[in-house]
Amino acid sequence: MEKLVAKVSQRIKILNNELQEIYQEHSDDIVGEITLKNLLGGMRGMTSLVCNTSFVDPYKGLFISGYEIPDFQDKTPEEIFFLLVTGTFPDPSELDELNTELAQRATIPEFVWSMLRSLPKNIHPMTMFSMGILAMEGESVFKKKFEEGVNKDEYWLYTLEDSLNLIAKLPVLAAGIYRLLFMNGDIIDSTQDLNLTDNFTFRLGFNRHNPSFADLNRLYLVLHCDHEGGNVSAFTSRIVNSALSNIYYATSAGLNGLAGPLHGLANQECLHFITEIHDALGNKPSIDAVRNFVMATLDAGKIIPGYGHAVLRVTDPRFSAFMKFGDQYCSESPYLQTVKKLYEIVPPILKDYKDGKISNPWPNVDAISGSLLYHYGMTHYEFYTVMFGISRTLGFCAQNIIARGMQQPIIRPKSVTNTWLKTYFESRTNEGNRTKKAVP
Ligand code: AMX
Repeated sequence: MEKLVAKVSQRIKILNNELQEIYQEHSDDIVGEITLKNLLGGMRGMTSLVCNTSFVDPYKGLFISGYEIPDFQDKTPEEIFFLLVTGTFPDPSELDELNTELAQRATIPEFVWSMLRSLPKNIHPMTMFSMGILAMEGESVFKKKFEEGVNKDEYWLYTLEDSLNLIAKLPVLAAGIYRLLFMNGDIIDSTQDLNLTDNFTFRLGFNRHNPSFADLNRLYLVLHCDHEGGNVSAFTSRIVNSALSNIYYATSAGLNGLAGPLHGLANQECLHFITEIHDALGNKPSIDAVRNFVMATLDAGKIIPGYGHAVLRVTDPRFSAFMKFGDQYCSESPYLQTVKKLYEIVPPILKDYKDGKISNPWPNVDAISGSLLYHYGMTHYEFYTVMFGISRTLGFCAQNIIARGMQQPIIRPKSVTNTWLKTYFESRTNEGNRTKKAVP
């Protein structure tokens, strides 16, 4: 993997030099302020992390090294990983090298399958996915090299080594979990050197010969790859990695965050929501009936899955990319039709709901992704977050390789108590009063 190592090494040097220059001039300058609202509001809007793999503009969505979704939605997950970690798309020889490396690393140790087979069948596939990754932690090259006392300048190199192993294995692990839970339990093997998407599609074992299903899987693995460093899953993986835990620990931890319904599990929740609509109203519900259903859901104190976002303030461009795919390949799907009806109905309702308190009434990626998979026969919607997770791991790995290269310190923000806050604000008020009195 000479070419990849050279490119990543160069990127780390450039990023390090840039940051050192900025630091020399501005080490004590203020980059933001923290209000009590930020503190109590899930640190929303607080600038607290540097992440060079991707950037989310509230009005334009995801950027990777300056590229917007239309620039990269036709690429493969391998190309996207290369872009995330090096900042450039691979040339043909670099891509060839990466594909060969990944194909050689795609085997899951037998003990992982035995462990997964021993689990109860009502377990969630995300739990199996996270456990499967954690179970392979003993294979970490970084861990071994750290124990041997390797120089910390080389930490990133072994994090890259671990990342390639992990990225290669995840489609195999995920497809195996699908077979164990939802098919007859036989895991499909392959001796062919397949790319990540084809390996995944082949091992799922259904709809294999449908090129648009393979293309949907590719798109799925591309669009979910990264969304800055502060989202629940990426931030968790960054924190865990910052303790010099290896990438298996960091990824498993990040995926446990992705498994929450306010984050990656929202795609499963969306399909569940549409299924509920179809069960109650038939699979061609009228606009008015769907509107009433949405209102009743909100009145029952529930959220509308797939709508809203902590950063975005427009329709998620990833939603639009999936919609384009749906219009091209499965426009008649009743699930996609209901997604469209919801897109018409939900934003105006959410805009006015709770006196306009909802920051973003527009759909995010999860409002549509599952409905397309459902159309192609992946009806076990508990699995959708696992696919999100394969893709998001590309971002975890890229972020953590770079963080190691930049020798990011252990992440440890300060927490305070209610008493601390009371005392702090009281002393500020007293200071203010003293200052006022002092002024003639
Ligand atoms: N339905 C109902 N209420 C919603 C809502 C929705 N889709 N989105 C936001 N709200 C509510 C919040 O619950 C909050 O209510 P509260 O003050 O009573 O607690 C209020 O509106 C203000 O929240 P916000 O500032 O608009 O959003 P946030 O940044 O706190 O949260 C998110 C963002 C995504 C968690 C939220 O919009 C949500 O719960 N959406 C539905 C779940 C979902 O689709 N998650 C996936 C997000 C993308 C991803 O990570 N994969």
